[in-house]
Amino acid sequence: MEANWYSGLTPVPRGHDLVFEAYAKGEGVTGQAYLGVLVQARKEEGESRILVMSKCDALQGTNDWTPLRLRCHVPPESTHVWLECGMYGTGKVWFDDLSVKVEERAEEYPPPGANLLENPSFEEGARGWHIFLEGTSVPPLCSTPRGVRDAGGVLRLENRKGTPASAHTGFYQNMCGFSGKKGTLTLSGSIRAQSVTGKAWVDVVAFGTDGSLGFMVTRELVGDTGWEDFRYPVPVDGKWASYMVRLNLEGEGALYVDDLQAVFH
Ligand SMILES: [Ca+2]
Repeated sequence: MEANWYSGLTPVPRGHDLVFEAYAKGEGVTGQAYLGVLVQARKEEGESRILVMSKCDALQGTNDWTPLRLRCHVPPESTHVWLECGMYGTGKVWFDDLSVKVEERAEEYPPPGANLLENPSFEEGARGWHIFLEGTSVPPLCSTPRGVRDAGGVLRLENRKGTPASAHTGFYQNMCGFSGKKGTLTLSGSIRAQSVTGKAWVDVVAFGTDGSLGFMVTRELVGDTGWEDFRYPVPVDGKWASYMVRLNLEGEGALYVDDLQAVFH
């Protein structure tokens, strides 16, 4: 179950950073509650394209009022910005004291050589990662056990028995601020498959400033595997507004992920 409240933002702060803040309170949230920003570019004929789809750290379970914050870059090509207060799963969420600020980044962004992913090694649970479901309404079992690979945490995502072969679940995280930038985004990490009947993989979805979508896929795992390292260069040629890293699982089984890095040079 998903519920969202959207509000359009005008004027559109093209070429600037947007900081969206609010307080949220949760009662028995089984999924996640979050703030989101959706940036679109609409052509005159009405066709709308997504440039950025960003979500903040999520609230889970039962919490008193908690500050949530999301920062994202609004590409120069943007025509519409939507602010979202959303949740999925069951439970109750309250939002209050919403605020939006437009800011400049003092430093160069994306910072060259830095890992652009939040909580890339799952040492803080699943903070910074957002779940998606396609072809099923049953969320995967998700945990971040410690001591599986080393002393630290890893992400474990499991599609239960009976999950249809076409069901596609996983986690994603967005990285924005790439309009006009040139270089290479190198994605690396370690993944492992356990009794996967379909396939398990990591990919990058690129949102083009012209509305195109690019998919760049790392190696797919099936069945049972050990930990496998991957390293994948994603070209950054100025025509992509934002990138989304996705951790994907199709069919039954479990996917383990650890030590992700997304570095721009
Ligand atoms: Ca780890």
